[in-house]
Amino acid sequence: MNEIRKLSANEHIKTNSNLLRGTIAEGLTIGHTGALADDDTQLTKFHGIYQQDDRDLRAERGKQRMEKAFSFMARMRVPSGILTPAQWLAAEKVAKERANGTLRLTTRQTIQYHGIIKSNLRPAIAELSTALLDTIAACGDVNRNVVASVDPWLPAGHKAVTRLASDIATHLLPRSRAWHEIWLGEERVAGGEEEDEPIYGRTYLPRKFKIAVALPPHNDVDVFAQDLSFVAIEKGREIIGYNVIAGGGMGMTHGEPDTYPRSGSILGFCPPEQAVDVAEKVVTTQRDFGDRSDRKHARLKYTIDRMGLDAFIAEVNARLGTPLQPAQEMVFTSTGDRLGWAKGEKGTSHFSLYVENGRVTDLPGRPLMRGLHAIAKLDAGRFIITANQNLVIADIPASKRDAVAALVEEYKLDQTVSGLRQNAVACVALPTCGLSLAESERYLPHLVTRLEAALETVGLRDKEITIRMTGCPNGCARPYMAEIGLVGRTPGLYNLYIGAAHEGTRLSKLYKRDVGDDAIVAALAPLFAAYAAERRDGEHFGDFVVRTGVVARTHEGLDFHENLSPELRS
Ligand code: SRM
Ligand code: SF4
Repeated sequence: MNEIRKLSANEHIKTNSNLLRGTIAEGLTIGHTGALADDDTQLTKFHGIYQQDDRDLRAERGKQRMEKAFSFMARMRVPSGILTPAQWLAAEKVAKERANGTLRLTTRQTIQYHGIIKSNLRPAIAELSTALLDTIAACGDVNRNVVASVDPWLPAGHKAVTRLASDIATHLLPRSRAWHEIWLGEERVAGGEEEDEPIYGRTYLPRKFKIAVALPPHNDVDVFAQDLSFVAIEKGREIIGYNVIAGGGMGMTHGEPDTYPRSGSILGFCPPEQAVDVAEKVVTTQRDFGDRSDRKHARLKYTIDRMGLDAFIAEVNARLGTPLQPAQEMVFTSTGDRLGWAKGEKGTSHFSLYVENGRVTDLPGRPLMRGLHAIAKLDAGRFIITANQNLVIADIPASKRDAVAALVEEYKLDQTVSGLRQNAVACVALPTCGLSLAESERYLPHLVTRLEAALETVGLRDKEITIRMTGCPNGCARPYMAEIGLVGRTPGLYNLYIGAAHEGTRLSKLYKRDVGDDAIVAALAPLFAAYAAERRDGEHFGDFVVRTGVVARTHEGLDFHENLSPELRS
């Protein structure tokens, strides 16, 4: 088990928290500050809530010796990203009445609110709860929102993967009633049964934990970027089991080479009925072997590299009644969403719409929020958030298709975008994210416009190329899994990564360091031209830059070996 080293501060906070209660409830009643006690701000994460401050206002408020403009981000837990229209309406109401008026669809198929002031937190959560929505374990050192491929046009497969995602999510929920007590005022039963966390234990996991379930050939949930993934293996039209992948993760720290993005390793295969148990055993292995001293090395990817993959698999197998079987062949073709209308079963239809960086708001010329409100009011189908921050209105019955189509047209929801923009994802970054070093959500659309011009010149406007940007190296938009990745270094400057596989099976490599707007365009435009002229049939941009040696040459020449996982160092 863990060697004896000094535990990280968060371990003490968890230990002393009385199963995630701390003094949050008391802090919520204190009116003279918009903030909570420091330790409590670590515990609220387990309840899906982050204390933040508006970074656009920080300097000015500092000059005026005012408290920072504190507010809270709240993240829902939405397994597989599926909401009913009534839940969508409830979520939207909370955004308008309790937060900054927008909904932010995330890269883990859920919704974030920004700008909730302290006094609005409890009402916001209570209102979500009446719509059977919650924020439990959306953040913190526990299993986070479980994501699943969004393929409603393949109903049997989609049903199976979302059921597994939901079963895993339920099985790995913390058992503590702290969330219900703090946010909904649930009374504690005096002398009642003593609370326990049978899977996590009283100190939960060493770090966050993320699980995905995928339906090949669609890798929209980026299985190689997750702590643990289940990949459905079909024979005929039946799912006979799941390949199990573990140890993916994106986060790293600039200048600290022993932190790195890592692509998941294949552990084996399990039948459907074993999958929830496999999830539990991988989680408990990480619980017992993960690093509780240094949070920068606490994710499962480092545990696996430290133990060695074979030893890790042996440990998981020892905990399972029946060991994992050899993995089966799996093929992925894309990570992106297929936009527009698609036919479903029994006369139903699906409509997938592009949501720029997941921000649902009324834009000039595209009143997205009002349009979605009108569709939800029709009570047609289900709203499914994708891991690319888009939205699918799924299972629209034939009787309501024309009405939905009319609203899609009226509110201009069927936006045609270039292949690059369709595959663009940006993390939130400024002004709310306390860790961002550079812009992301507010900047990527402008950069894409410039890159579209370069692509158009060489006839590649519709070519699907994945591009992802983050305001810091934590990797919330999974940039190291994109054919073009941009990672913030400092305001206006990014590290440019290229060469990941279009279908999300290979990490990218660092191509240029510290490039700004003009330099990014100058670096990519000639590559687009070469790609247009020299690509092979069906070859993706990421594969092209690797085959033609663009990445490898630069790599050797400039010795960019920092932040490389051991597999890429060799
Ligand atoms: Fe993330 C921290 C936003 C998906 C890796 N992430 C944060 C915080 C909470 C900042 C903080 O700790 O103070 C960001 C809040 C910003 C804001 O103002 O809203 C934040 N992460 C997001 C979201 C909203 C990005 C988005 O634009 O969609 C995504 C919410 C997902 C969800 O609904 O649960 C989001 N974050 C991810 C992903 C992608 C994924 O999970 O598929 C990753 C990379 C995968 C991974 O975990 O390795 C990711 N976020 C991180 C990390 C780095 C973790 C690490 O191992 O080093 C941090 C920082 C940390 O944990 O210390 C972080
Ligand atoms: Fe914030 Fe960095 Fe995540 Fe972007 S990648 S949301 S800047 S933590």
